[in-house]
Amino acid sequence: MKLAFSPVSPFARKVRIAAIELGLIDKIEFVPATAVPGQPNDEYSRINPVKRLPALILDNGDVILDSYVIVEYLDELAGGGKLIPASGALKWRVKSDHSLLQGMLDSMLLCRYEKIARPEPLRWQAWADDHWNRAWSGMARFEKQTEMLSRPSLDIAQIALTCVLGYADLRFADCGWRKAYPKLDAFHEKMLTRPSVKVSLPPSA
Ligand SMILES: N[C@@H](CCC(=O)N[C@@H](CS)C(=O)NCC(=O)O)C(=O)O
Repeated sequence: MKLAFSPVSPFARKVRIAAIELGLIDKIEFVPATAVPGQPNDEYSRINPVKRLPALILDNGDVILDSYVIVEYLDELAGGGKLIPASGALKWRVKSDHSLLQGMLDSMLLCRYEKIARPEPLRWQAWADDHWNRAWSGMARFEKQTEMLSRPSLDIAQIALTCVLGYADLRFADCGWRKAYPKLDAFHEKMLTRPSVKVSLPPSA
């Protein structure tokens, strides 16, 4: 199978970490692709009409879309219930945490696009500030929610939080999240001891 990805995409990083943790990394060929708002990409549109990365292309040509669904697919290939608990209260906690983190990443991406893709006279600062505040408030939520930070077995929400913090370092290097959120800093340091997390650090901006 092939993963259409960008090396700086936090969503693609989530899939890469999951694939390593699930022992499936050697089964995936990583194919670089680009998706930038405002720029057409007819070739990639044929794979994903909404032009979002990553996409997993199976050997039979089927396309699995959205980083969460890709991780869910890989998790099932690896036997199921590994990074996404199969049932019970923990399943819903992990999925819900992941949804929040996904929203935070979406907001961070929108802030980034506002800066790099929208022509300067059309920029809307209050809108960008609102999106940044959503991501920042999400971090505050996880700083308080220590149960999530110390769950004993690795899950998709912990991987997604690692990708949020890595993306903050990459694109919002001066935001000061380590100082504001010391528990997240400790969590991130602990995650960095995993080879999957270290090897997938984004190339610097
Ligand atoms: N919900 C999607 C979000 C993916 C996403 O937004 N990816 C970004 C790259 S990091 C993208 O493709 N952006 C291009 C665009 O929005 O035009 C997922 O989890 O895979």
